[in-house]
Amino acid sequence: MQYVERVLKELKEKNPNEPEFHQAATEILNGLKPVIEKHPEYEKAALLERFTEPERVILFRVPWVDDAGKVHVNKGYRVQFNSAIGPYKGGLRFHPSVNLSIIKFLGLEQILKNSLTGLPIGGGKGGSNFDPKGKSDNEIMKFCQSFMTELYRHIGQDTDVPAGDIGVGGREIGYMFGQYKRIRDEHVGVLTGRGLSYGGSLARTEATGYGLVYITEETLKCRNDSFKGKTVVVSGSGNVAIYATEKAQQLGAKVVALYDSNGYIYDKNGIRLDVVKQIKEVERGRIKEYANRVKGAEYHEGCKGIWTIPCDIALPCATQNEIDEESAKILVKNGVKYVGEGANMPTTLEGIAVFQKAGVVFLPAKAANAGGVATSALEMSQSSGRLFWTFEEVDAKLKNIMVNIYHNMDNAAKEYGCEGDYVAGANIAGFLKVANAMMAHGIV
Ligand code: NDP
Ligand code: 2IT
Repeated sequence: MQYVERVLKELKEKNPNEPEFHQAATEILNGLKPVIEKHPEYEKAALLERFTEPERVILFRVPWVDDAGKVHVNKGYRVQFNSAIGPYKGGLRFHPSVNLSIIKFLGLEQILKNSLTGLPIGGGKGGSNFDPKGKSDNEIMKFCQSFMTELYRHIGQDTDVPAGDIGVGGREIGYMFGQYKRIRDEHVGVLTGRGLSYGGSLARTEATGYGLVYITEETLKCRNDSFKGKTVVVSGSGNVAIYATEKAQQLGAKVVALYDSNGYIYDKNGIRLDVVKQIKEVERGRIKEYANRVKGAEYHEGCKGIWTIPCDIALPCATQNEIDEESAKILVKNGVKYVGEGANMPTTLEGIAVFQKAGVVFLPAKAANAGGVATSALEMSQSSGRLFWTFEEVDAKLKNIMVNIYHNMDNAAKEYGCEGDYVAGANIAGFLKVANAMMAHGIV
């Protein structure tokens, strides 16, 4: 049996009941086949077996007391996946669906994404099955403090630097940082996405969404095309979705739809982002409210229908597996030309196959949403150097990183005989640096 097939089979046997982890590993290892063929020394060093086994998995109890005095217990996770090229780096997700399979898929993806940024950051991910919806600020604070009371002993500015992800934004990072500082008595860059008054970086809030649009813009530019006049569907209405919408609109696109986990809005006149920001960032409300406030806008219950809206460019920015085979087929039938993944693994393996077969230009998550973590690494640089760069400086660096990622994955795909296949190209370009470092470190 070929090396890749054997490793995947063993991975599934050794890690049963982890479908998201299996899915991410399958996408990655299949994309790496051309590299593995060129490097027989990798098999001798069991490189793929080591690459797919986290260096460390931390599971912990997170007890907290709600406003009514009731005691709750959540699960806490931190997967320190790979530190070959730098300290573990990756977000924390607070969502009721969180389990080990989801954190491991995110951690595995993060290794290659972080490598693609060109910056010295390893891969990690963590979170909790805590549901922030409907909780008071006080309950969020109590939870974050309890979470950090265990996590602090495992992280550090040169060891592991968590950040935000679904359900974790500026408010949560603030509470966690406050608790870390109190326990450790160190004001250091141990978390990124911090507020601007305590060590955060300008443009980190915008970075993932902006970065997604920058890499898509470069993709369009290389095909003598642009965002101008394009119809765009963005899914989600959180951090990534909002700033992807903002930048796409700035570049002349018309974004016509967004959703949250209850349903989607369609505004044929183009989404009014000031209204969305007010509902989502200020009021922490539901997207349904948009249709009450903007004339001509429609609200539809359920998420899947969003992919039936005709568009030139689809930017899934909510969560994993939001575009399945059926939705991909509808998008293709309606003429989609470009898909850029703002969320992590938003397209199923079958969905990706539909896009690639139809000639849709498909930008995989680990390349397309790398702007967030890249800017986190810029925040780490500023923290270490006690510096504070302007918005323009950070934004220019971010744009440059996204343009480089596009060309690196494009070149890797060409060099390894799969031109235009950016799934393979991104996996290859990200993997080579990590593999090189792991080989240099010996069997560790
Ligand atoms: P937020 O929590 O800010 O927003 C998440 C959005 O997605 C919300 O609108 C939420 O709706 C929706 N959503 C979440 N889960 C589901 C679900 N199961 N079904 C339908 N909708 C859902 O998170 P982010 O914007 O930060 O993250 C979005 C995606 O981008 C994730 O995949 C994340 O891993 C990825 N990402 C984030 C980065 C960052 O810097 N923040 C960097 C790179 C990737 P609701 O409010 O109803 O739950
Ligand atoms: O998936 C991701 O890249 C993130 N959630 C951001 C991680 C980070 O460390 O900024």
